[in-house]
Amino acid sequence: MSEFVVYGVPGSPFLRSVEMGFHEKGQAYRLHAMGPGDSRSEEHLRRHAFGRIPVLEHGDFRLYETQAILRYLDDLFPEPAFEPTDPRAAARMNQLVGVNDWYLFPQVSVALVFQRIVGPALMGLTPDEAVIAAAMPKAKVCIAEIDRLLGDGPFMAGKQLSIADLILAPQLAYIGMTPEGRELMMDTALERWLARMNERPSMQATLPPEPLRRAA
Ligand SMILES: N[C@@H](CCC(=O)N[C@@H](CS)C(=O)NCC(=O)O)C(=O)O
Repeated sequence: MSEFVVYGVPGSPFLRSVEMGFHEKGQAYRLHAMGPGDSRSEEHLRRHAFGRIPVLEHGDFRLYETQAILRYLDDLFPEPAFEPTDPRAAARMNQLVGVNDWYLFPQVSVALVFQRIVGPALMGLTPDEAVIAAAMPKAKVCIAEIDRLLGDGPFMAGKQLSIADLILAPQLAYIGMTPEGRELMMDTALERWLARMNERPSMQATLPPEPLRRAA
């Protein structure tokens, strides 16, 4: 089988989801590490029309969108399965991926994680408290709703690790590193789920670069 090449900027939560997928499947891949500005280069725009990361190359097949990459991996290597066969569990997984892609990442992470972690660590910026304050109402809804949907299950979609866990763990790990995120998750099932996810070898093998970890 052709080599898997993953393009991305180290520290990106979506890149981490894909890398975790490879670790969980026990499959080798090569990371083509890009710099923060490289996603808008002509070279990268030929890989990803929207100038985002991650991108997967597998032989002559190129794919972007994190959940599509994880589903491709799951179809190639069925064990351990990333997608539940039970219709309700599968629907819950799909719902949570949507919650991340539409609400948590664009409306919460982009404000909170950028202002508290990425901006200060990589660009020497001072957090803009007004941007953080404006994101807090949506942060409260997102955290409460993801916690409610998790329920008392060990994983987001029930008994087995799924694409929902792989996508949400890197996002919530960053959010949980901010004082606001820590407070919102305190004493919730979500906090306990995140602690379990953080212990997994796939999370340990894909920790963000040191400056980002230190910024929290
Ligand atoms: N829907 C995309 C979102 C990917 C995304 O927004 N990635 C961020 C990094 S976490 C990005 O590329 N930001 C623009 C940049 O880094 O220049 C996916 O699931 O892959």
